Amino acid sequence: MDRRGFNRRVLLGGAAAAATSLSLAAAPEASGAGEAVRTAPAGGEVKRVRLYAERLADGQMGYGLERGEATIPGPLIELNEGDTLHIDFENTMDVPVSLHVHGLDYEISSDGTRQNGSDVEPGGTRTYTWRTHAPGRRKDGTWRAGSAGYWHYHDHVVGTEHGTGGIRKGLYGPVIVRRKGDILPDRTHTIVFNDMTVNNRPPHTGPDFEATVGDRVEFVMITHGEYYHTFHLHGHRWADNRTGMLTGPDDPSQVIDNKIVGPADSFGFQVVAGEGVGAGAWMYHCHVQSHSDMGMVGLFLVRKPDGTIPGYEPHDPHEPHGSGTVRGSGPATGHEHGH
Ligand SMILES: [Cu+2]
Repeated sequence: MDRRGFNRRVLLGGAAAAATSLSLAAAPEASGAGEAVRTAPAGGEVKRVRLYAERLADGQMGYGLERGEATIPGPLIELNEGDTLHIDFENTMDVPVSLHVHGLDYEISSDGTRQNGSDVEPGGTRTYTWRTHAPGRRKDGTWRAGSAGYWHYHDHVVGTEHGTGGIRKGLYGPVIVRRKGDILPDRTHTIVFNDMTVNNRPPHTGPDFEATVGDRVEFVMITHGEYYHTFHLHGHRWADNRTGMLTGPDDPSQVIDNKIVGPADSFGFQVVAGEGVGAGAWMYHCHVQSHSDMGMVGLFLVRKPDGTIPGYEPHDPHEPHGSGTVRGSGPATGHEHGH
């Protein structure tokens, strides 16, 4: 089945078999007429979703929104500041597993660690609750940060009490919390540098991501494992701040195209595909030279409106990645916002 172009965005309650991402954000607000960008609404909703931990056919492990649909990385979970998410988490594997999130608000019973009994035995189910909040001033006058950001979740018990084995096998995924007014992308892709792999794939096999010139494409970049890396994207740049975007001419954020990342780091950004540079097979890769040589590389395939990519000849007739036929592959085509 060719899932390219398949709309993988799943609104809560709209179960789709091939779901690899989940938007829990409310419908975007129109921010103006014509070509205006769409922006995130205020949060405050209470959502519920079911999530499965599964062993994949190739021996790896993944999270999925449906039985038999686990992916590496796991599904994108997208919230707006103020939202609460209840996750009914089922362990279909033969070892204890858990769900531990970074950046969001959770009580100790939703920590996902063995130390407080918040892991899940084989065949068991547990509800984890994640909350988020908008920024604001504390009673003592200091400023409290909001939850908005590019975060991630992962197992914390498989293999060791740090989930080292679970993470290594693929039990991780992205979380985006948006602030009211944040610009929404056309689609989102997740890139995880995990040990010497990208998204637990074999070396030199991507994943590759597709877009058409002018598309607003969001990347979530997460790192796991044993090594430090540098994430580099050709032909495109972003701001080194919460959203990856400058807020105006006086925003002092540094604009970069390369960022050093270490285990459990996460960040994200949006680019306008091919802006100022045009279509092409734009590489992304770890810029530690031996790492890129060993295959930590993929392509951002930006097409012309007529669908062609100048100078690009796929090495593999099954490329670009995104056909959904490779076990353990991530949501290479991301998801579409809107309708
Ligand atoms: Cu590297």
